[in-house]
Amino acid sequence: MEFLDRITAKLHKTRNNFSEKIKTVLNISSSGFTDELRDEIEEILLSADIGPQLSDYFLDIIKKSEGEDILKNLKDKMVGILNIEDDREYLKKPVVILLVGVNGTGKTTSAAKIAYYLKKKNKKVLLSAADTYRAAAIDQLQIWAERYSLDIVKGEQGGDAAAVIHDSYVSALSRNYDYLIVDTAGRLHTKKNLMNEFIKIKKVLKNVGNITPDEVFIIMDSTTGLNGLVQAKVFNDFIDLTGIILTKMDGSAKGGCIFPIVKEMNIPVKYIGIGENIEDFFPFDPELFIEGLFR
Ligand SMILES: Nc1nc2c(ncn2[C@@H]2O[C@H](COP(=O)(O)OP(=O)(O)OP(=O)(O)O)[C@@H](O)[C@H]2O)c(=O)[nH]1
Ligand SMILES: [Mg+2]
Repeated sequence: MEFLDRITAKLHKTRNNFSEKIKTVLNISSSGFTDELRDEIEEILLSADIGPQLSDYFLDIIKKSEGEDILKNLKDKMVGILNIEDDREYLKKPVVILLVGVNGTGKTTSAAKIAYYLKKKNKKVLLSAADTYRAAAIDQLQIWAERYSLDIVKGEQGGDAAAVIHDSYVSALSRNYDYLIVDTAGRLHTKKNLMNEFIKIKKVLKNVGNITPDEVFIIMDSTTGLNGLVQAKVFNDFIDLTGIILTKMDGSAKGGCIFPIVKEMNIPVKYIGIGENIEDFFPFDPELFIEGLFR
């Protein structure tokens, strides 16, 4: 139950701002689903960045649950939204996982965290430091790699990211790695020239091994709230996203943004980051997540 305990401890901001408040208003409401109660709950939902559509949906659930276990119904529906079927199979090695996202969302940290997580599962993991834009980006991943004895292929700052990915793929293939985890540069979704780099990366992977990335995870900073949805949509236009890594849930009061993002994008949350340390990272489990949130 490590995940549940840790998530319970770390989700306090979203819990204080959201689930605790909902529980409180539902508990003290003895006069049924009044307009006043509706407004109160709506405000809580919106302030946690659940978005207008899903707020209406959840309000409807609460309204229709009168006499039943309201909280249980609500939690079940929340789990239902987050439970995206994920039957992806990895057909060949190395499994290529690309980490993408806007600046500062936690890509590099998450690259190290995933590599460490998989390594602990006895997988052979290679990191690809393909953020050639930002000064010190390569060093940043290198430091993680040294600290936790993770293997890494590095490029040169100012060099071609696609070339680094090419070299690291060749290296991973020839040395029989199970996973290749690629850290990419942060980029604003509005900067077209940077977004176009993904097209080159796809081309390189196609040429070198006739492959498409097995996974493309968008790293979303949960403190960003609903703006994350806008980012995800644009990224998805340039490179097909297969999953979400939700970071900084420990510092976010807007964790509700997870619901509209998953619903709209129809891709699962694969991992969740709840701190700056390498072990503050878990595969995402919708049921346990909701249980932890409402504990
Ligand atoms: N509290 C908390 N901090 C995190 C989490 N994940 C990453 N961070 C912090 O967020 C900051 C940015 O993390 P990076 O991994 O450098 O983010 P990035 O997306 O690689 O940034 P760029 O490469 O500049 O785009 C660092 O200070 C991390 O320690 C998390 O889950 N919780
Ligand atoms: Mg980075």
